Amino acid sequence: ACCDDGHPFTDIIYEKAIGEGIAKITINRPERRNAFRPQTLNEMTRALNDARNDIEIGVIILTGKGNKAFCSGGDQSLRGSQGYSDHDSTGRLNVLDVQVQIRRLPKPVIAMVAGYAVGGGHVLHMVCDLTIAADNAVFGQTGPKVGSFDAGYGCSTMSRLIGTKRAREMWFLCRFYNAKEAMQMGLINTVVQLDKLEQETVKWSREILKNSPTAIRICKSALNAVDDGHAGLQELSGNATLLFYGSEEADEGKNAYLQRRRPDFSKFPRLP
Ligand code: 1HA
Repeated sequence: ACCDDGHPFTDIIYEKAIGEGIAKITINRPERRNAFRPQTLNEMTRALNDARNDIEIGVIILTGKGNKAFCSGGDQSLRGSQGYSDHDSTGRLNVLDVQVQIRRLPKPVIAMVAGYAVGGGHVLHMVCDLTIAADNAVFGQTGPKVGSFDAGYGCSTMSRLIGTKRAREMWFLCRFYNAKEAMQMGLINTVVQLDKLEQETVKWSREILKNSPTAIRICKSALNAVDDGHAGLQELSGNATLLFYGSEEADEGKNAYLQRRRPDFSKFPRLP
């Protein structure tokens, strides 16, 4: 178990498997079916940042404590007219920031789902790169039933995943779907027995970790780029810059600047 260098975590458990390349973030509010409050999301942001910055980490697993729920969305008892509030009275919808953070994190994030992934918790699994579900998993949106909606990634990623007719069904009817149904719909990657969930998720993680980190990083940003518009292109292009910085051609420009001379790019080919 570990912490980043800030305050200790209360709403999540953050662990890193030393030498494995895997970080795990567990939402730790099982008495509320792992509903999140602003504090939970602030801690998730810190843990995700830590995992991003740790060059030993190549895969992040996101899960919920216990077998009853992955996450049941926003804590409805803390919902006010400006969003969700806990320590101060200012409401916020900071799950939206966490969704963006997961999308932009240049390492795969895997949702490991046992029990309910509903409401804002369902959107969280959808924005993860992969979802491994236990056979007791239940998926659904509840927003229109409880006076809410996620018209951002909650709608757009869903329609990409399962198609626009099915997405309308999930949002308009607010039905719950079991793991087998979710699998058939294309919402998730695989279903395993509950007692094999962690083992299977680690197996998938290890397979990813055998592959080229740069290739995975660029595939992730490319898979998101169209849907994320300019922000998606910016991220994808950042990878081009990152690779270019490793080249002799880019070095010539930097060195010429530092040596106060004209750069000489003549030896670099203008490839077809
Ligand atoms: O839509 C958004 C957003 C949109 C845009 C921007 C930001 C957003 C942020 C959040 C959200 C949302 O997440 S809206 C959707 C909120 N979530 C829900 O509507 C799900 C509510 N929970 C349930 O439907 C059920 O609890 C359950 C299907 C997940 C589990 O049912 P189960 O197993 O029968 O347990 P249950 O007895 O209902 O719950 C156990 C305890 O957990 C209860 O407390 P207790 O009576 O023991 O004191 C229950 O109240 C609590 N709990 C469960 N989910 C939540 C919750 N308390 C607060 N908030 C919850 N979400």
